[in-house]
Amino acid sequence: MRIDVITIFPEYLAPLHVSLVGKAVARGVLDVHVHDLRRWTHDRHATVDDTPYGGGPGMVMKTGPWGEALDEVIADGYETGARLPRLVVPTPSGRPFTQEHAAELSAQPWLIFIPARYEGIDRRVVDEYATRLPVHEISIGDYVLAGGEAPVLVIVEAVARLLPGVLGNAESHRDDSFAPGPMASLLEGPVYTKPPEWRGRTVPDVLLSGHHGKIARWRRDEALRRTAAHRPDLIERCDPAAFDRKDRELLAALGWRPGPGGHYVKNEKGEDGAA
Ligand code: 6GU
Repeated sequence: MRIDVITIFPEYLAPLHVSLVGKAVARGVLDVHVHDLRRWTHDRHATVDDTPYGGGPGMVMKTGPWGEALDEVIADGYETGARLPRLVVPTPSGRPFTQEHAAELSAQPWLIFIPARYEGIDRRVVDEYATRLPVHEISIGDYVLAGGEAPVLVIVEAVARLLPGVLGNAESHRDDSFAPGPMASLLEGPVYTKPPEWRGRTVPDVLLSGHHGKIARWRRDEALRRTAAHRPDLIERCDPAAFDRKDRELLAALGWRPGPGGHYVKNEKGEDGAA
């Protein structure tokens, strides 16, 4: 997969050469190109922003440098044999980034990221390229960052670990929180490793029992408890048919019951099922 990032802070993307993503680059699974947007300015001050039409606070990134940068990067990619790129625009007003989104992007041959600073990029840039390329406007959560560079790091890491040969063990994504499949939309429970006792704290006996059926059940219970506590919205969204009898018993003990539409809802009274 080829990845281009056009930014006024190329040094912010240095982590793309570290750890899992860095190894994917080193192994040639990922071909990363980081570009300084100011290369495509022509004035002495290398200006990339200007005051907003209609007034308001802050500055808006100008069309000119983005247009020249994108034209050149797209032409270069095509010359080197890459196929139709997707344009990824990190913005707090984008669609919320999900694991599904990461999987969709990981199937693409080429992604071009255009992280903005200031109040964002003149809208005409995205409108123009949207006539030629699929565009993904993506938000990484309900909070505001100073720029899109950190979101690029987040999105690239989520995508890169799904590429074939990047994680050592293909099984590693099977139990991911948010992985598609029967465990869909449950958070992962706690994990333990050696030593068996640390500061008087022991590992749950069941994990040392060697009883695979009991271990799987314990993990499922922990996943349900954690999801109910941290992400009740995920429990509400679960297809109730995905819950087995043990799941239903645990959910009932945690104060959940099937609602009018069949999906689980938390009991009004009592946090622990004592309605
Ligand atoms: Cl993608 N960009 C910025 N600036 N802030 C954000 C974001 C993106 N996602 C959440 N907050």
